[in-house]
Amino acid sequence: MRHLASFLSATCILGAFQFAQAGWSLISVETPTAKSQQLLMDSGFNIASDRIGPITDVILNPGEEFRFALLGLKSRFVKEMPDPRGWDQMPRREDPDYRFEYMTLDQVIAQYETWRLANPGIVSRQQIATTAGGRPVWAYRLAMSGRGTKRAKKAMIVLCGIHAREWISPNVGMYTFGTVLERAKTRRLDFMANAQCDLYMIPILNPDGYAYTWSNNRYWRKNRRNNGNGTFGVDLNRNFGFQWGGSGSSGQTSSETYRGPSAFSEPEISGLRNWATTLSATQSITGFLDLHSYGKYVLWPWGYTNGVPSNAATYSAVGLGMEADIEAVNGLDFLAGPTGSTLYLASGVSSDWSHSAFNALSFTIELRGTDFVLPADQILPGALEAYEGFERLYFRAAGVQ
Ligand code: 0X9
Ligand code: ZN
Repeated sequence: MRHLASFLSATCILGAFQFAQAGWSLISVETPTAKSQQLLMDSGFNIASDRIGPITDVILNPGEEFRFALLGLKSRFVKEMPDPRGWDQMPRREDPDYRFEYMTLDQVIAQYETWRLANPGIVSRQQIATTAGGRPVWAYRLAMSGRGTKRAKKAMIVLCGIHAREWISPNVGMYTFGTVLERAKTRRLDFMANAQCDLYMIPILNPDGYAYTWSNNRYWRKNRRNNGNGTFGVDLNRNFGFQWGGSGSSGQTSSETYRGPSAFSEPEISGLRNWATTLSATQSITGFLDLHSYGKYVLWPWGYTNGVPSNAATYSAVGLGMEADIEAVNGLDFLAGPTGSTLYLASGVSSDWSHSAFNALSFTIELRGTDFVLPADQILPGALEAYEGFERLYFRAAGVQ
């Protein structure tokens, strides 16, 4: 009976649907209440908005209208979306430039390998995890103490590509790595070269998800864990073991913010933890930056609550400095503040963990953009902006500023 009722109401809703689409479409959904927002989050549809609000944009795959209608949420059709499959089939240049083009997983790693092979002793790498799909996750070290094995006292970690579809993040990571490498080598910035703070770059933390966005679904966010019930993926930025399972994460496997079956359940995240913990025995991890898109935010802990850590004044000073430096590049307006009260509550996130585990000054930047699919001509201006935010944090982490 219940099934029949929901079928009938779904049919009515379907009848009221403004569109009969064959392809992929963007729809605007009315989600005025916390309950409707949770329902949408847990439904597993691709959420296109940078945050869930009274109106939330969703991308429907072909044939998903009926399943969407069953949710009983009011919606309106906005526009047709390009087919999100087969990006890896499109013709690409042999020798891509990360300032102007998005790059496949192999191309990203090839870029770092070029740097490593050309700069022995300065650039080195370690494998920090193997994914469920069998792919390696790498961390590239840029040694600030020059050639040789001597380690700087301090370390800063930059994390890219934790969310698969946020393609600008790995490109900004490459721009950052390339710029610091150049400056360190030429000693154009003496205090950077002498800063005694090594840079550890994770080019793509979620290679399974990233590869999937190129081949199968441009809008995929999570990793590709087989949840065993027909759903796939854990939101890696809800899987960290600090305040795991709290507000702003979901226990529903279909959810875009599914936190996984347990804290650190995912090889990408436990690998990162193990590697960083070992690192912290020899170098003090003083800075941490997680690069996401999109929304133009500079965020600091906490994510799991509206509260702030005890060194909130330092966070404000550094965060507002980062915001100002970023805004000075192109005049875009960024918003800086603690994650929970500025963006939304999110538990089990990277920067809450790195703050609590290492006492590192831990930030998340939500890069420029109005969609996860951002034209490639936005890469360079976005990278120039983000670099200034990175540099402010780096100098602070290095103790030079
Ligand atoms: O929800 C997230 O994970 C991030 N936003 S996104 O649209 N890129 O998915 C924001 C999380 C804030 N992150 C931390 N405080 N670490
Ligand atoms: Zn993200």
